[in-house]
Amino acid sequence: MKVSTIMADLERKHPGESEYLQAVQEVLESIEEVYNLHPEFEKAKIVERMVEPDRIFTFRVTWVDDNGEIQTNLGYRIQFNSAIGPYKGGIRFHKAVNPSMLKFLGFEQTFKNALTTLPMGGAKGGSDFDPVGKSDAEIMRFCQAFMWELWNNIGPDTDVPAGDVGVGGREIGYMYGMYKKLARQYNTGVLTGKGMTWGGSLIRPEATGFGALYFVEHMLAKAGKSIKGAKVAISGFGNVAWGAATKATELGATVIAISGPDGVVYNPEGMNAEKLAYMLELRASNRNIVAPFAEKFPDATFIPGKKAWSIKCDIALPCAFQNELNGDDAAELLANGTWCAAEVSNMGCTPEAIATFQNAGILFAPGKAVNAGGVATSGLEMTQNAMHISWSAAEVDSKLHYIMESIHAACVKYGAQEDGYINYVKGANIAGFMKVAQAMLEQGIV
Ligand code: 2IT
Repeated sequence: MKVSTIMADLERKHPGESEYLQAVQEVLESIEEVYNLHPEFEKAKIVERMVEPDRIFTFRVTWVDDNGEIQTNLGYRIQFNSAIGPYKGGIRFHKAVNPSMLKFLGFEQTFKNALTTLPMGGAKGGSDFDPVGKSDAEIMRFCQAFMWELWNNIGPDTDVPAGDVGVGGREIGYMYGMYKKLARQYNTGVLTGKGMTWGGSLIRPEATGFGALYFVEHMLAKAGKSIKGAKVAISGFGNVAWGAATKATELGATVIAISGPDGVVYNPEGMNAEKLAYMLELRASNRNIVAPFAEKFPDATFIPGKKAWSIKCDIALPCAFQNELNGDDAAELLANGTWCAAEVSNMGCTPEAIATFQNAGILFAPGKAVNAGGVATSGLEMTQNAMHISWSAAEVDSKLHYIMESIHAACVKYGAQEDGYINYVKGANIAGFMKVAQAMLEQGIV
């Protein structure tokens, strides 16, 4: 396998799909060496098959807004890879959603899910519907219209969607309500991230952020460092940022920044229970701005138009969107003394940013390892649904701990270099790839 040949072919077939091509390139570069040691992979054309989704559903979603106007959006579900289990992955509602974005996410999801230790294939879905400023009734009508098209292609043992950017517990509730009406199926395992009264798992709302911090703890311990007393900059203020801020604070770090599309909140005194609770309120307001945080808490300052990476910190945690931390941001962080960066968002760093961190020799770990606790806990939700029981928060949290420890160990196994530096990008990509490739090989040419 030659990365340049495969990439040239993909660029020809999928021109302009920049996020998708970026995600594939990163994985192929990581695995090239190992892959070429396995002629059986080459013979079975594993890479050529793995980089294309199994299938893509594209559909029109028409709904009526509060003014009685008819609106039309595009909806998608990308079933990427089913080698190790039923399709699994979130649904993203964001105005910039397009096939490239969802293909990159579905591709990443395949390897991430393989890392979780649980039997889940990879998928992603979503719509270019923009939730910002929409009323609750509009959100409900959109979710219902979206499910009207999707219901026949998902199921507890075929494809299990969940939340992502713009889709949280409320949206999952509205989608499930419509699903059961259309499908006449009452198995709540068809979606994860559900409410606690109808099959949701304790700790699922916290899991992405908590899992990320468990991973960071292992990474730091391995490097002889501790998070206690560290200054942590977080981008975003949604569910993932909230979970990360909560756990970082609990572990003794000071969360000195959160941010939004409008700018960054400098928060030198860190978080407390009231501030963390307010993050949830901010998100629920659907306005997509972070500035009100600084109006409510006078010890914090809002700096318009700036990113979280402009604040001096020890640890940088992108928790918002892909490519939100670029090469210039990475250079600014390094100049300010940052010694650890971990992607909590999917592909939060550009390739230039990753190279900058790695060349400087600081700790860096990729999203598909760091944020895998979210989908892992979705897997645990599926297990509870299938067993018709629910576990205590402590039980789920201890399983999440174990999973994040396993993911960290897998990254070290495949990513440790001779000079002692651990290339977590390479480690995560190879570990995920080997599992999916082996499964594909054993299942023949399909
Ligand atoms: O990117 C992700 O891993 C998610 N949005 C969570 C997916 C899931 O199925 O819980």
